[in-house]
Amino acid sequence: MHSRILGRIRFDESRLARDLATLATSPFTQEYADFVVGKWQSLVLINGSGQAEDAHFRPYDGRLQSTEHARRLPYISELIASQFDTASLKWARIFFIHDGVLVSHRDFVEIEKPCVRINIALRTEPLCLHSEEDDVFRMRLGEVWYLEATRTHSACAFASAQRYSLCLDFETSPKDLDRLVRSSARTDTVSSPDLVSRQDLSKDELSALLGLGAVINVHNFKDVVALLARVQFYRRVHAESMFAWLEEICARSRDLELIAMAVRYRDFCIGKRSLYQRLDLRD
Ligand code: YCP
Ligand code: CO
Repeated sequence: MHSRILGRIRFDESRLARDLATLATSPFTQEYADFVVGKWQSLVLINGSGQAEDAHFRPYDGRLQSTEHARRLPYISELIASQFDTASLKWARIFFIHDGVLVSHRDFVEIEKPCVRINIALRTEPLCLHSEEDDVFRMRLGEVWYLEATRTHSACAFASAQRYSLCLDFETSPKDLDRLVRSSARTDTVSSPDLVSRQDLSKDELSALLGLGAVINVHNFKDVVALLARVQFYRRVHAESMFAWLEEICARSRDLELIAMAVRYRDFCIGKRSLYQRLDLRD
């Protein structure tokens, strides 16, 4: 796994609780809905324009601007300024996941140079999971994670579990990573990641999944995606396996439209896509 823990922030619980209460009533955007089944939403605190609706991640020249949401979240804004070197900070967003999956994908494929992404859980539960390629892990509260988002990854919150996390994107190179985090948020001994062990996917389970070729259609395509996208969180498979299964399921359906949809969806998530590109999966 290339993502790693850089440090740990010890939160002021009552100040954090006040900001979390504000988040509970904040107007999160539906940007990136094409990657989502269930609920995954974002809220922009810092971008290039200061406009909260300007929620599509991309590089920009010039100094960062805070949105109205940053001003309504004093503790989180203070953490950003005090725990990180913000000279190269370009985007700060809150991600919220609840009873949903952010389907396996790679980030920064739309832009020339990947950013350095840091993610910190502000509120989480044991059933909030994250994956990178072959691994599944939990980000514990306050852990400062470097996320290697150029590699295929996914996030999931089972059942009623909820996670709020702070996502920071810096326009710099990963070799400057340690300098981005102030010493107050660094720990001498970095704890090992809370990895989630899973059983292998059995032959019977795989053939049952592929048997969905007999029932898949344009109306339940997204339901099948939802099912396949969660498998990695309880069976030891790679984050990209779901796309091979989806293609095989669609091939078995012999429906040319579905076969094309499966290829398009894989390319969109883990291949190439352009800025602002959308790909609507029918509900
Ligand atoms: C981003 N990419 O990097 C998003 C997050 C999935 C797609 C969600 O801003
Ligand atoms: Co991502």
